[in-house]
Amino acid sequence: MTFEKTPGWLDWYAGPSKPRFQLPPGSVDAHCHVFGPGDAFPYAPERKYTPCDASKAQLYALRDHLGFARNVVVQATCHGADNRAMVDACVGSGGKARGIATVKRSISDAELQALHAAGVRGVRFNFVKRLVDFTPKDELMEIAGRIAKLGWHVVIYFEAVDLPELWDFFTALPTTVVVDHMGRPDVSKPIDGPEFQLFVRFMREHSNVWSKVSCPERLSVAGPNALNGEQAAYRDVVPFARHIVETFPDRVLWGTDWPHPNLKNHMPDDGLLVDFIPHIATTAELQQKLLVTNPMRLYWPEEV
Ligand code: 0GY
Repeated sequence: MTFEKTPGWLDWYAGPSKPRFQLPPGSVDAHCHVFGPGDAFPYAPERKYTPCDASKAQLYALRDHLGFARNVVVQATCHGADNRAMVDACVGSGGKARGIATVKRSISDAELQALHAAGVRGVRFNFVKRLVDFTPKDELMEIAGRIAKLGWHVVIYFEAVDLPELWDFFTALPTTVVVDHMGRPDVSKPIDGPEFQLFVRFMREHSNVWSKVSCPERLSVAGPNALNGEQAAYRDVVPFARHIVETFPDRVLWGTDWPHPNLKNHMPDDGLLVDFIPHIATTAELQQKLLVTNPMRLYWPEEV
């Protein structure tokens, strides 16, 4: 089947630069996606956007180019609860990728077991209204209870303004909870203002909550242009991400978010994104935790 991508959608960056920052050996890109290809893995009828294809071979070529050793492939909303493209990427990785699935209440125990065998280690609950229709919280809690028994965790994606309303549900989840992109802070607001401080409190008071300090390109108002050699691209995101890394060094993850769904104004150079890392994890010890120790503990505990 041929799919027309959503008008205005930018293609992912072909020919990314080689990062200047050398990733520690064994680094994990803990948030990335595959899209289709649509003729092999059709996009979901209920999707809110149609992406350009981004195959597992292209993802693994990027992994090697940037210097990562492993990936965590997160189910994107354009595939709904049809996990075949993500599973195919995990299975085709030779053990170098784990997956995060989207499942419905109707999934059987045998299907969950098959996902586990393929490398899936968590489910994603998405609360970003432009991306998904509402799923009742009792359905999500039932799924969380079932996947907890497999030792999986829950990945949550939401906007900062929605955290107060979602707080009770999130804090009742029975598993490790991983937040995508720091809960999408508004970086034009002060770091010590009530909105970001609520997120910090969420992590401080709940030791099962982790955060991906990813996606500066989505959060930044300043954009990719570094001011000089000293200041990072996406510099307005640095204080937020750095604060989370330094306050919770054992509960942070990092990912490229390749192939960067839904970007219409600016498509990041993935090499530049890697060069953002030493601005938010400023010591070799913090970098090791962010890129190797933490994701290995969560996704490959049998190898730790
Ligand atoms: C991300 C961010 C986005 C999209 C999705 O599953 C998705 O469609 O996650 C977004 O549009 O903010 O993490 O990839």
